[in-house]
Formats: sequence, C-alpha cells, structure tokens
Amino acid sequence: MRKNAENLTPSELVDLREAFEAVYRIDDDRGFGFFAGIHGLPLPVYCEHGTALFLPWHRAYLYHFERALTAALRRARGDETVEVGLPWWDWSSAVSQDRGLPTPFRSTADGPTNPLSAGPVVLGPDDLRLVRENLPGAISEGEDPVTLRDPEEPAELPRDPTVQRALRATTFTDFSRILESIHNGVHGWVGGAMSAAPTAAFDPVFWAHHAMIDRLWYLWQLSPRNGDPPVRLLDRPLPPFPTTVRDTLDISSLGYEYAAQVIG
Ligand SMILES: [Cu+2]
Repeated sequence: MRKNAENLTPSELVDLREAFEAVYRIDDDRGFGFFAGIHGLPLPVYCEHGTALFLPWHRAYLYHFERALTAALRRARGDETVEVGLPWWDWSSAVSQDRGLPTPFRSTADGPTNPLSAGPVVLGPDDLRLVRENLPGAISEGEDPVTLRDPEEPAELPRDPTVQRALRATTFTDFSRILESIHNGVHGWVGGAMSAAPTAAFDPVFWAHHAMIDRLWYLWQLSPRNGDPPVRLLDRPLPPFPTTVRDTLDISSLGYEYAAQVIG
C-alpha cells in the first residue's frame, strides 16, 4: 500500500526509514547504490525521459526498488512479514504549497540523521569528479558524499489546476508528455541532486516524487479518458528490468495499490 507521505503512521515511518538505512548499507544489486545508479550515473543511463516509455519505465523502476526496500528491511529485522510501500509526495496539495518538501523527508524532521533527507552518492572517483565539475551543488564535499537540495518557494510548486489539466488529456501520449513536463518542474524545484538525471535518484525524495507521478498515471487510468500506450509499445522491454510495457499497465497485477487521498 502506497500512502501520502504526510499520512504515514509513526510505525510506517520507522519502517520506511529503517528500510532506506538497510538498502544504503547494501553494495550489491540489491542495494541503494545499484538502484539509484540505474537512473543516471554510473553509465549506462537506463531511464526513459522525453519518450512514451517515461511512465512505464519509471513504474517498473519504482516497483523493483520498492521490493528491494522490503527485502532489505526483512533481512535487517529478521522478519519476513514486514512490507514497505513507497509514499507519494503530493506537491500540489495545500500542505506542500505551504511547506514544500514532504515532512518525513525534510532534514529538520529528525535532525541531521534523518535517512530520508539525503542519500549516499555511491559513485567512483571519476564519476564524482564529473558531477562536481558539471553539477555544482548536487552533492556534498568529501569522500562519502550525500545528495544536496536547494528548494524554491513552496508556492512555486505545481498547483492542483495544473494536475487537473494533465488528467483531462485524452490520449496516453498527450497525458505522458504533459505529466512529464510537470514532473521536470518539480525536479528543478527541489534543486541540487534532483535537478539532473545523472544524480536525481540518489535523493530519497526522488522516490516520493515519482510515486506521485505514478499515482497520477494510475488516477488517469481509472478515469474515462484512460487509454493504453500505443500497441507498438506494449511488448517493448524496459531494461534493465525483466518487465515489458504491458506488464506495467495494471498495478494490481504488480501487487501494490494507492491509498485513497486524505483531504487536508
Ligand atoms: Cu523524475
């Protein structure tokens, strides 16, 4: 179950933070560095931006990372029953327009040790140099850098009418294009690591932002305007995942769902 980040219970928040801490510690293909690295650096870049695969590719990406979070928490706790759902950040909500970043992901939320306020940037020395030269302000100094942010004013986040306009799109391609452009704006709003594809996924808030994008696709799929991606795309693979576009169309077959929005 994926919930609004502002509506997590205290125990759900503990689980989420422990799950992120657990994936941070794993340095193989079950860990955070591997998943964050798929999006941009280290090369190759797998993420799909500016194409009709934007939504399906990121849905597969979140799905596999969410499973990795749950698996890591289960191993860390020795408890096979815990589950972690990626929360979504509704940047169009009144609370976000007032306060900006989702509460659980702010650095002030639990002091500087909040694992959701910054992610470890697991890159080799050449990639780190590349990031420092080309993306000043994306990552901290030193040998074990973490992501940085430079958020704009909360009121500058996309508003609900913008979201509603996207949801009125009548074809998948139009919907995807409009939503991707709104999505780009939020990446830029957060700033720092989030403002560039090579480093974005190392910031934990990336996952909450993309959960919101995925949720909006789901809401559009529920609407009467819903349309599937063009048929020629349905069997396209979404590397590096063993998943095709068709596999991503029904979130219930992927085993997750979005909680109803709590107004407020
Ligand atoms: Cu993105």
